[in-house]
Amino acid sequence: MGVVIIDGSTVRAFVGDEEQFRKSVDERFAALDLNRDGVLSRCELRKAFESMRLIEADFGVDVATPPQELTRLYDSIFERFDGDGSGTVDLEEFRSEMRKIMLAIAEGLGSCPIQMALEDDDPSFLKRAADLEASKAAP
Ligand SMILES: [Ca+2]
Repeated sequence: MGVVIIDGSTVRAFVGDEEQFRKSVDERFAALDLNRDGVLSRCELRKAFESMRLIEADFGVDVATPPQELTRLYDSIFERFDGDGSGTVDLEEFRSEMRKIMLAIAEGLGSCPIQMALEDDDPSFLKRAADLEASKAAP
């Protein structure tokens, strides 16, 4: 486990790296589409957010949030993703909303770096953002 320092520019650079970002998002989408029908259901998306640990960063939820409230929150997230109200989230919707969310996180972080303790194999996008920055900083 290591501690990484992340600020808004780290996240923005990750989102701005079209190839890296799309690859990460597409991989994540494929991993989340448990029944391989090409779209994410409400339940699949909820699992996504539980595993990505984005909730804490983007929505300011703490661990003590009661279950009903979490369900409401996940419903509202689902509605954000499901732009056309079809009841499922397709890859295009997922890409565009992930971009917005990551940029919102970047905005929230601003130029104030935060420290995050992450496992080396942490699947979160924030970890990938930090890795990308580290790889660019390397000589
Ligand atoms: Ca699915």
